[in-house]
Amino acid sequence: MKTVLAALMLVAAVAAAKVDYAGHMVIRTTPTNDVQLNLLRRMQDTAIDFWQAPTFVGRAVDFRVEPQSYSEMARTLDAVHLTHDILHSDIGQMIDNEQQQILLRRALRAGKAFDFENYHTYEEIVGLVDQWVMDKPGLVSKSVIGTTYERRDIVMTTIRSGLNKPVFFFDCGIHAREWISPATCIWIMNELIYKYGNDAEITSFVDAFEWKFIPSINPDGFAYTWSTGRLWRKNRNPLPLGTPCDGVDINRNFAVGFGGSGASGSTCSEIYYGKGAFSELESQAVRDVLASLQGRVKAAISMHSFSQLWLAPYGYNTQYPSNYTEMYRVMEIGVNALTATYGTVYEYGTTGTLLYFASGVTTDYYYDAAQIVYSYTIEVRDTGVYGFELPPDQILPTATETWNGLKAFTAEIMKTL
Ligand code: 0X9
Ligand code: ZN
Repeated sequence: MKTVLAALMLVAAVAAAKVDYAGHMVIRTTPTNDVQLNLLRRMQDTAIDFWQAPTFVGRAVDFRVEPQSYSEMARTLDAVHLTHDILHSDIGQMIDNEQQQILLRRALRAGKAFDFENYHTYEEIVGLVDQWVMDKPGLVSKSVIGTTYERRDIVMTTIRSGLNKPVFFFDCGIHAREWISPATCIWIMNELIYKYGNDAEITSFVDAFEWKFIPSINPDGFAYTWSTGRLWRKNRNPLPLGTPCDGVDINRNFAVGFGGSGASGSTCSEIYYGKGAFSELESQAVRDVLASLQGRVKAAISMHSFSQLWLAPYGYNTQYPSNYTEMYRVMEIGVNALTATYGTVYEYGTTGTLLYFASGVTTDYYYDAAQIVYSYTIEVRDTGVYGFELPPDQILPTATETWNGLKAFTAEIMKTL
């Protein structure tokens, strides 16, 4: 009896334990022919975690490998004459370093004002929104646009100085592990809130647009990256009993090119599209907000990391949108202002021609279904040195340069109002 109890307790403890990334590697391989490329593409239907998904022959592909799978993976790649390099040899160590920096900064700043140069939990972010609303009730408001599987509120923040203005919309944190995305969004919100009335340019922005931000559209996934698995990407939909894996990639669940290239029907895939378009509570929340705004949204940004890319639709094919000349013009102004800040180099273009296919994504939906011409995905720092574990001391420079790009972009769009 005792042993049964002990065994049960052990099972419970293991189930609640953190995912251990010790010895996990990220390996890089560059396909040089279609056979190799197709092998890598097929691997996207498995649980393998791609950090740079396969695109074209000649473009590098990065993915994470557990130490116990490494030799078999090396043999699989060898079989199609794919050579590889080890880009990171111990992701667990990188995550430990990140945690240490976060805790150190927290200790140093304990009791002081909200530290924008550190990472925060979902509760802390929502607490910050509540604080803004209390401090600037005429300017800032909070709405709950949905509830997640784990019963968290999906919160949206609105910053506005008048009614019925065109809307500038942001979705942040759709991929749980991309911590720099919510961090960048809350920093930008804080700039808008506290520079309104003091800074002429910001004042003109807030007077011209109603700014709406969803600081984390994937709160369950985000909470899970804090509590259990730092590299979780999808939401936490438990999926029906008997399904081998959990979670849906919310950024594959929108009704635009749904289920097409660059998405997977396998539940274990990191790009699992879900059982139907808008099957997920989080994507439903975004859909319903856009519907309620009835065509008022002028610009929309989906904030991601990492790769340093400013991307226009489409993601589900290699077509250029009919407004692409204008979309490209304004995107280029944004990228130039971003790069002028600290020299950070960005690539820009359409997702399907520059990056890879991704179907059912927010920004294609914004463009196609909600008719938002100025609709873009921004993949902020870095290019893979730290990847998802971008150190806290890069939050401020990342947010600053991204905002400089967006400010130049906003000023340009204002001329078209
Ligand atoms: O694959 C994705 O969902 C995005 N990249 S990430 O590494 N952050 O996962 C890119 C989506 C880009 N496509 C468009 N929204 N157009
Ligand atoms: Zn992402």
